Amino acid sequence: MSDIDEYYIAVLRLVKEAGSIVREKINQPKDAMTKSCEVDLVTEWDQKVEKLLVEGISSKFPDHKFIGEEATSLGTKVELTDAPTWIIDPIDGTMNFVHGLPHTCISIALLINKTTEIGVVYNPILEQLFSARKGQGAFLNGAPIRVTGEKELRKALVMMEMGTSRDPEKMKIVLENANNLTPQVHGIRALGSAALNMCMVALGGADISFEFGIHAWDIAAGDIIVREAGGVCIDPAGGPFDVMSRRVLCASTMELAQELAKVLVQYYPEHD
Ligand code: LIP
Repeated sequence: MSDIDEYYIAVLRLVKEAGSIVREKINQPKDAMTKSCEVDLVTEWDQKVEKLLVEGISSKFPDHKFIGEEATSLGTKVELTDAPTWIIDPIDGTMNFVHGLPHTCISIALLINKTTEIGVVYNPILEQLFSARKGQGAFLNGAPIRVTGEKELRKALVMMEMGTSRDPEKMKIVLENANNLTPQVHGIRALGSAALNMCMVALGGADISFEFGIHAWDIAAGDIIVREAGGVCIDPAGGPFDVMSRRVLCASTMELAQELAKVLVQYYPEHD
């Protein structure tokens, strides 16, 4: 068994365990605290799930590093080195989790030498386990998944988000993009989780997804899942994808990705 096999088996077990917490708590009353603004939420369960994942991985692989959403919001510095690093969003779609909307997931990726080796996105409410390993394809609950292959924006179903920032400049750009795109595409959808939006592209349920202002933990796992499903992941202005840039555009084909990149109004948040 290779090291990566071992990491993969360990993370799948932990993600399932974490998922049972999310499943048990989603319909129970919970206190939501705010982070960067009044719609950027966190619950004690986000923190507990992150702790479970970090402690579970550390106990088996003590030299591994972490970039976790909740540790970062408590002041831990984000640092991506060549060391094996797990990028973790314990609950992506916290707003949905708080409201009981069943589109919420655990998103976790392992990067070694800054290359993504493993990505897992698990929605325990709808029992959807998306997974990918470098060079080995992408899967939903163990069955292979594939992007649609759509090349034309006018025929595309687009995933995008309003986001959790109340910054007026950011909101203006989000609404401008929604406004400009609506008459040019088949439709626009938002699940409320960047990771699940990206998995919809990998699954072939949507053709393209983009967002500005998300963080590495929202997109690291989705990136490898989309690429292993035959899609592409780029910067929304058309250049190479940078997991720390807080910008993402993934699509079923490069033609489609570049067509959208040309028409998007761009937003450049501060890097992770
Ligand atoms: C959320 C994303 C969502 C995005 C928000 C936020 P959280 O993650 O997945 O798609 O629009 O800005 O980042 O905070 O629920 O982990």
